[in-house]
Amino acid sequence: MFENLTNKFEEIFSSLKKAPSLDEAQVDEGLRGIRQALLEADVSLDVAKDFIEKVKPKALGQEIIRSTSPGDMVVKIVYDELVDLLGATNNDINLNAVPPVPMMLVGLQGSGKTTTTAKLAKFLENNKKKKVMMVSLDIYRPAAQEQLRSLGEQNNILTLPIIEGQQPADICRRAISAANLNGAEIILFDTAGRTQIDLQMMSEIKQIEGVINPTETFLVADSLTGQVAASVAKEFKKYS
Ligand SMILES: Nc1nc2c(ncn2[C@@H]2O[C@H](COP(=O)(O)OP(=O)(O)OP(=O)(O)O)[C@@H](O)[C@H]2O)c(=O)[nH]1
Ligand SMILES: [Mg+2]
Repeated sequence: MFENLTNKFEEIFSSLKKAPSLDEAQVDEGLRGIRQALLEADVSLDVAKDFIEKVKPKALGQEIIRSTSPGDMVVKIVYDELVDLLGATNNDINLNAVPPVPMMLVGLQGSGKTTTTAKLAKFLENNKKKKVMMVSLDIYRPAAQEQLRSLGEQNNILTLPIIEGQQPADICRRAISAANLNGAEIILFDTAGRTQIDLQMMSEIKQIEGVINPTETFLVADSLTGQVAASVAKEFKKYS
């Protein structure tokens, strides 16, 4: 998908750059191509439209069109806006809280939460030099807690011992005191998968948040999700 987008952009940019002078119609045509390429790359219609609306007045500015290298200037404007759209700053994981720093992973069923919990734990241990404890709050799917325990064992990451039948809010409280006792600096809470319309489970997220007050809540989404990820994120945000 990205390769396709890159190729399309390169095509548009090279024809803009080649032109010794540009008129409004040429810039317009270039922007239409960019909009089309964004849509084909599964960028949502609203985002693509907004993007073009931001770029257009800048690219059509008289000082651009009359300049000696108008194509290069248009390319720079598009580039700057793309950087802005994708997030100009890189936010690091927020570890800014009194340890044990609580973080939570949420997402739809089977999106990869449990696997990502272990990957994230490994990352935090290796790169941030923090002692991590992983905690499964998935009391619904059989063997879900065992799945996390086994990942912990394989990768040498601490997990909270499982107590059958304990409810998520109680597991959270037990996790915090266990982390205080065993010196874990970060607790990663792996939550149960949801189908999004399951109001009862969504309100459970709210309850868990109330108990642990996470510094970060990570939404885990399958890379094939596409633009639906945005509405999934909004849905989760609504309940947290
Ligand atoms: N190819 C691939 N498979 C993955 C990745 N992450 C997870 N999986 C697989 O996807 C399946 C679901 O992963 P889990 O981590 O159990 O997903 P989950 O969101 O915890 O699932 P539930 O708790 O049942 O909602 C498993 O078979 C994983 O091995 C990944 O990055 N790439
Ligand atoms: Mg899971």
